[in-house]
Amino acid sequence: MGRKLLLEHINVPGINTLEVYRQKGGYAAMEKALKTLTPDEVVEEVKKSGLRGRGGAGFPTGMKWSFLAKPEGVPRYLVCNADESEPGTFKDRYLMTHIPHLLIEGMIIASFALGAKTSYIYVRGEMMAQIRILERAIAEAKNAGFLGKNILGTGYDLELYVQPGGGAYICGEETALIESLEGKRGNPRIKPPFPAIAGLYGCPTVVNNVESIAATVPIIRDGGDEYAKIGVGRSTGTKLISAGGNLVKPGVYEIELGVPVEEFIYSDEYCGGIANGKRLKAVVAGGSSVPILPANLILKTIEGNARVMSYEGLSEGGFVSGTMMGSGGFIAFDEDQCIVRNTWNFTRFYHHESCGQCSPCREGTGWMEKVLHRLEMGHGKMSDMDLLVDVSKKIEGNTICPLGDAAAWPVASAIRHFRDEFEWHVTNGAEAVSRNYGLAHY
Ligand code: L3W
Ligand code: SF4
Repeated sequence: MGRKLLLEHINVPGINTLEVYRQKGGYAAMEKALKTLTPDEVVEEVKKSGLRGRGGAGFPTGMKWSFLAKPEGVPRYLVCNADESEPGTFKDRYLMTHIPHLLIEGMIIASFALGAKTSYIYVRGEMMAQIRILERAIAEAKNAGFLGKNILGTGYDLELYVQPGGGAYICGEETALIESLEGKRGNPRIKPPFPAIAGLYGCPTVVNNVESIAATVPIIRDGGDEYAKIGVGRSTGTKLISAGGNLVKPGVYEIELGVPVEEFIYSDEYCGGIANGKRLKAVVAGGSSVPILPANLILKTIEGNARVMSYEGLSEGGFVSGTMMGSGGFIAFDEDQCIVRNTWNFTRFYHHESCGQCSPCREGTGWMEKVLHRLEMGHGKMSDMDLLVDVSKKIEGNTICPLGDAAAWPVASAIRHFRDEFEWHVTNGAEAVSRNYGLAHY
């Protein structure tokens, strides 16, 4: 049974309340940080833990914190990115719903470490229930003296606000989020400067994912070295995985990084295998923004070692590099799923969500969607696959923010691994439409 650092008490009745959260040891890590450590010592513990950003990029959290500029007399901000919108990703919503004080405790620890006196939790606008839950929990924490002026008599002041998001996927990109928080349209900014230098209102700002901030609680409680003992290689600690698609037991799981992918999919501790006795066809292991991998590749062993759930292990080559675990949105496709249809569906999403600032993304996602749609509807041409790869290459690496890459990778990888299925759609157009739209027996 893997260790649980974030979800250990998730099933305790009333854990969403301050009273029960405290009975289970809640706010002890915050007290330890504020009363016994300096801000720099908190940053040092997070660095030692090896924690990497849980929102998708896997950037080392302690390093990001240490990049924060500290000009005299200029405010610094911590912003929690709770704009969870990545297809297949629902772990932050789960955490905020069931154990909101874990996030608030983490916000206090991280704000203290960064010297922020005003911090924000930017929550996806559609998540009205979670916004209310967080506001209630913040009021409880404030009543207990954990927020506001002179917290626990330490002289540290912090105000924490919840900001409903602007209602677009792109508002989850950190600079678009900052624009939106400033009251503007959520358009990504060109980086550099990174937010650590010029972020909210032009001031030094750290933007961290919900899970990254929550993870600072066990890190401070147990120490960074203890946290770093869990995991594999540079992927330390535990990770929340949103498991969806054709699984027997979809849901949110906390895994120790390094669990074999096969164990995660098939063991009863986690997903319990593929639903309805079907075979696994493919997996998208990090939300929709990463390549789609066929079952034989995701379950493959390399030199006798199983592929594992980690930042490195889920890259296409496996064991090499890349952060293809993304936000931990693990979508399993069974043998009946149509890759062409799913690729079109993903692309339709990116086209709709493109903010339109860069031509390759704005136009390219639209072209890819049109070509995929005609393939899906049985009107494709044999040259369409090369056309799609060509357009995806024109987008990749040529845009302001990662949405362009995120749109390009699923298309290029689907054609790389499932070209025969695309070709089948060209040669069997009418049957492809029948299969996908239930007009005949599949
Ligand atoms: C200071 C430097 N700071 C980098 C900071 C930077 C940011 C972090 C990572 O994209 C990914 C994307 C999606 N000085 C710095 C520096 N930083 N160099 O480090 O930066 P970066 O550019 O590698 O990534 P990003 O722009 O944060 C995020 C992928 O996540 N994704 C999306 C998930 C969406 C959700 C959601 O809806 N909640 O999780 C999934 O795979 O494609 O690659 O903070 O400032 N020199
Ligand atoms: Fe907007 Fe797309 Fe450019 Fe990102 S890549 S800034 S979403 S047009």
